Amino acid sequence: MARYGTATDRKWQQKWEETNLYKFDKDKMDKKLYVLEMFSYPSGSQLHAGHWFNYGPVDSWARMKRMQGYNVFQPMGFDAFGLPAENYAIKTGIHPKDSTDQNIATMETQLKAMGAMFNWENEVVTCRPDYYKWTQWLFLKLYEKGLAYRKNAPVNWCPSCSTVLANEQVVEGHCERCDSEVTKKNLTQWFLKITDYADELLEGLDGLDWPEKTKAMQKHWIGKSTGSELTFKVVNSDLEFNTFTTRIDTLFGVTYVVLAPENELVDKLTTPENKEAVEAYKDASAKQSDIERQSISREKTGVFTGSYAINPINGREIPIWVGDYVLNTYGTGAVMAVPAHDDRDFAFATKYNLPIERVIEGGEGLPFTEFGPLVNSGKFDGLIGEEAKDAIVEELAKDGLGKKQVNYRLRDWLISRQRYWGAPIPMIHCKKCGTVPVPMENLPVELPYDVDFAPDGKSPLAKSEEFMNTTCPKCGGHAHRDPDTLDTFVCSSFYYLRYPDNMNSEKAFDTDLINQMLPVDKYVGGPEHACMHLLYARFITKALRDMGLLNFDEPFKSLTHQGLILGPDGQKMSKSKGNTISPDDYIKTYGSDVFRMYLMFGFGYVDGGAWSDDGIKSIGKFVDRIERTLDNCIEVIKGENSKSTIDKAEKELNFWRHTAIKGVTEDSEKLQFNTAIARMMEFTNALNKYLGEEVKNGDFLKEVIVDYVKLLAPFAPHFSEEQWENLGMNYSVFNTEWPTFDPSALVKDEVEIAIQINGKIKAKINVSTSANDEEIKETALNDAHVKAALEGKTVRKVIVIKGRLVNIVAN
Ligand code: ANZ
Ligand code: ZN
Repeated sequence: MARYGTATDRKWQQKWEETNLYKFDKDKMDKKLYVLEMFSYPSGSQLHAGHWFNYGPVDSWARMKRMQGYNVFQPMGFDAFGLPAENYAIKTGIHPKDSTDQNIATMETQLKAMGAMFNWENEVVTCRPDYYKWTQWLFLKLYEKGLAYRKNAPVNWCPSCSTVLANEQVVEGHCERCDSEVTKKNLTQWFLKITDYADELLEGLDGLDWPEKTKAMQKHWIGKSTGSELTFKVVNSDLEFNTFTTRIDTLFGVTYVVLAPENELVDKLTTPENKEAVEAYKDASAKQSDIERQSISREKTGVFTGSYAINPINGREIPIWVGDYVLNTYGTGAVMAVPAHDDRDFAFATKYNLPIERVIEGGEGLPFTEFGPLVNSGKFDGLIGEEAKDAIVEELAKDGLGKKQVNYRLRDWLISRQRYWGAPIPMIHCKKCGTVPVPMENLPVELPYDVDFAPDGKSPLAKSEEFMNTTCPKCGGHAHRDPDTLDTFVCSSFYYLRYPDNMNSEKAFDTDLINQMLPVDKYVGGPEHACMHLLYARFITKALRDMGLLNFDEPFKSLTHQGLILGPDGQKMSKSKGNTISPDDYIKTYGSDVFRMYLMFGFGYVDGGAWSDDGIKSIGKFVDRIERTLDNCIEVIKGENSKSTIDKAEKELNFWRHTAIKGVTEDSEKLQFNTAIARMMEFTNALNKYLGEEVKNGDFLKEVIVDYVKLLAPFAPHFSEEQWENLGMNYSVFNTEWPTFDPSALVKDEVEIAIQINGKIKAKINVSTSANDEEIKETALNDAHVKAALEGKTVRKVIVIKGRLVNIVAN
C-alpha cells in the first residue's frame, strides 16, 4: 500500500492542524521569517496550476527554513474585490458577494488540501468589512497628509459598458471586454500622490534583491528624465508656452513646434481658417489611448494651427502644429521639434513637408546626419553634449526663457472606480462644507448589498438612495456620500501589513509588532504586477513610514517571480483552448506531494514550461521507488546488524549522503528545486547500491535514512511524515533540525582515472587521491586492459593529468 495519496494527505493535515504545528511564535522574533506569496483572486472557483506553482514550491522552501530554525510566518488570504466578480454578476445575476464567498470557500478547501504551512488564523479577505475598514482608513490617512486629492481628469471610457477603464484595459483603443472603441471622458476623480515619492521609489530600487528586469521596468515606469523647460512666445500675441526637452543642444535645429491636441492653448492659437480641421483632429485623437499615441511605429499625424512661435535662442519664427504624438500629460504638453535628431519629429516633418535642419553640435547620437543642411549655432558652435546644454540653458535663463527641469513619466494614481464591487470611498460631499472625510470612528462605510449594478454610465452606488443620503459630519446638514469605490490595488497595497495583526479591531496594525515582523523576507508572485501592485505597495509603505506608523522603507526585501506553467501543447492554459490542467484531478490520483514534487522537478522555478503527463507519472514512480528503498532499508535496520565497522561501501554512501545535504540545501536556498530533487535521486541510487552490498551496517544506515527523510520532507511533506513515523521517530519531522553536511565526507579517498592510449580511452582505474604521478603511472601501466592494449608496442611517453587522465603514447 502506497504511503502517499489523499488519505495520507488528510491524515497529516489533520494532525498538523490539531497540534497547531505551524503556529507562528511571537516570542521568537529574532528568528522570524516572513514568507509571502501573492494572495489569490477568488475567481472561477478553482485553484489552478499557476497557484500551485506559486504556493507549493515556496512552501517547500519555507519548510526547509523552518527546519533550519526559522520562525516562519506564511499567511494566505484573498484579494476579493474587483471587476471579474461584478461582470460575472451582470452576466448571471449572481451577486458578487455570493459568488465571491462561494469561490473563497472552495479555494480555501483546495488550498488546505495542498498541505502548505499557511497561518490560516491570519487570513485576510479584502471584501469583508473587517478588512476594508482599514482600506478606507488608509485612504483617510493619505487624505490627512495631503496625499489624496480630487481633480477633474480625462479617463478612458467605454460607451457600451458605460464604465471607466484602466489604461491596462484598453487594447489598441478598444475595450478589452466588449471590443467597442474607447473614448475619453472628463470625470472628477480621486488620485493618490505617488509622484511625491518618484525619486525615492527610483533610488530605493538599488537596494532590493529583486529580479533585474522588474527593477528596470519600475525604473522605466517612473521614467526620470533630466532636461530643460523653455519658453516659446507666440508671434503677434501675448501668449506663450513651455516645452520640455532633453536635447536643448539641438535648439538651433528646431523647425516647428507641436502641441498636444488637449493643450488648452490650442483653441486660442488656432486661426479661423484652421478651426474646422483642428476640431476634427481633436475629436479623432480623443479616442486614442496614451499608450497607442506613444507607439513608435504608429503613423504620425497632425494639423497646422495657423500660428507661429519664436525660437527663444535665435528669434526664428516657426509654425505651431497640433499632433497627438505629443501627450498632454507629460512635460508641458508641447514639444520643440528637431526632425534632424528625433525619429518622431523626422517622421512628422517628412509627412508634412516641414524643414529638416541639422545642428553641428549634438554630441550624442545623431541619427540623421545624412539629412538636412547644417545650421550654425552661433557662439555655441564647437560645444557638444552636456557642455552645449549647460551653455544654452544658461543663456536662456538670463532672459527667463529657460531653466533646468526634471520630469517623471510616473503619474498620480487614479483610484476612483465607477463600479460596485469595491471599498466605498469614505468621503462625504456637503453643499455647505464641501468634501468632508467620514470620521474614523464611523468606519467602515459599508458596501450595501442591494444595489442595481447593471452598467448604465453611473456609479452603481449613486443609485442607492439609502447609501447616498447621509448627514455632514461637520454641519450636520444633509449631504451625499461619494458614489465611487476604490481601485482594488488600494486593497492589496497594504495587505502584507495587515496579515500579522489581522484581528486588531482598534488599529490597522500595531506599529511595534509590524516593525518587528516586516519587511517581508521573501515575496513570490507573478511578474505581471511589476508596475502596479509592486510599485503601489512600495509607495504606501513609504507614506505610512512618513506618518510615523512604520520604521522601514521597503516592504519586500527579496522578490522572485515564478515562471508560467503552460498547457501540454506549450500554449498558455485557457478554457477555450481546452488545454487546462486541473490540479484536483491529479491530486486524486497521486496525492498533493507528487503533484508538488512534479512541479518542482519538472520546471525551472523562474522558467516554468509545458505540462507533461509523462513527467508527473515518472515522479509518481520515483516516489514509489523511494518507498521501496526505505522499506528495504528498514528491513536491514531491524535485522541483525552484520557489521559495525565503516568500510569502503559505507564511505561511499556517506559521500552521497553529504553531497545530497550540501546540494539540496544550496539549491533549495536559491529556489532551484529541480536540481535539488535531482540530488535526491542520486542519493536514492546510492542507497540502493548500498542495499546490494553483502554485509551492511544497520546503525549507520539508520543514521543515513534519518537524514534522507529530513531532506525529502520539504518536497513531500505528507509522505515524509509517514516515513518518519514508519521509522519509529517522534512527531514531527518538521520539528527536527535540518541536516548539515560534513565537508570531510565529501573528500573522496579514491578517484577514477581514465587511461588513453594514442588518444583513445582504453581503461579506467581507481587510484588513491593521495597518489603521486609516479604511482599513478605505475598503476596505469600495470592495469590488465592497458597491458593487453600495449601488446607488441613500445611506450614512448606517459603523461599524467592529476585526478583525471593518464595519456600513453605508444607505437
Ligand atoms: C527636442 C528633442 C530633440 C527631443 C531630440 C528629443 C530628441 P524623455 O526622455 O522621455 O523625457 N517630449 C517632451 N514632452 C513630450 C510630450 N508631452 N509628448 C511627447 N514627447 C514629448 O523624452 C523627452 C523628449 O521627448 C523631449 O526632448 C521632447 O523631444 C519629447 F533630438 O526635445 B525632445
Ligand atoms: Zn456640511
